Amino acid sequence: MELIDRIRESVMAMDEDKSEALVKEALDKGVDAGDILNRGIVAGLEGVGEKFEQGDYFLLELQLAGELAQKLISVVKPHLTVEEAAAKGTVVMATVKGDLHNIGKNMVSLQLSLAGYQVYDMGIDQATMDIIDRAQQVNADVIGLSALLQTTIPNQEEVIQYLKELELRERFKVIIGGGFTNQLHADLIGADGWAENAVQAVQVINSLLGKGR
Ligand code: B12
Repeated sequence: MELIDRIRESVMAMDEDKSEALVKEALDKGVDAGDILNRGIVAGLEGVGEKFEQGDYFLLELQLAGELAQKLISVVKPHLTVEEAAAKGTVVMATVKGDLHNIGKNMVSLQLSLAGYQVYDMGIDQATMDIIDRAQQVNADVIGLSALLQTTIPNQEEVIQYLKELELRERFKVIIGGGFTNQLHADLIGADGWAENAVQAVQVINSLLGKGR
């Protein structure tokens, strides 16, 4: 079995020692760090999500897999390529109110930093007005909103609604993402962009800000 598939399986099995050893082996062998991240670690997490859905795994497993993934991401992080560039723009990232999922958001923040953006990552469970306040304080170009739950996705729209009410909508580009979101939904709620993953998030923000690449 390919090394990356073994990483994915060891994450699904939540085997901390094995997955860490495999990630290090892959890095030593020159396997692309982005591939290890997306096709190994993240794919493993998705597998855990599927098992949860099927009733084979429970909340404890979600928690353990989440912690393991974050540990593995920190091992891969120094190997990701950094783009040498003057700050391309400022992005405030947050997981919306009521939502505690941060792995995907962290990946987007990381990828944006690597691409030369100044990123203010507010963390999880962020109230709408706190996000807007922070964006104003740091003079952000873009607000990035992550939501993973059907119940919290409406809070992405809430940020857009509040921006409109405060007559700030034109001031910021708003980009959304997270598991069950999609381009159609982004269009419906009036977001400026949506991305399926962290790499695409950089591309979408580049094009929203006219930064090319
Ligand atoms: C790990 C995990 C947890 C961990 C989170 C730990 C952490 N530190 O984040 C914990 C244990 C806390 C957790 C809790 C819960 N979870 Co949970 N969790 C997951 C799991 C397995 C993985 C999530 C993840 O990290 N995925 C990997 C990342 C990389 O993917 P991602 O977040 O989608 O991000 C990528 C893109 O979406 C995009 N992106 C993400 N954010 C953004 C933002 C922007 C601006 C852009 C452009 C792009 C972007 O880029 C990212 C990188 O590629 C998923 C299963 C799944 N398939 O996702 C369930 C899942 C999301 N959880 C689920 C549920 C139900 C829950 C709970 C309600 C369970 C419970 N009964 O309590 C609670 C809710 C807690 C809360 N209030 O938030 C469901 C949601 C179902 C639904 N329809 O709403 C899922 C889908 C599992 C399932 N299949 O049923 N969970």
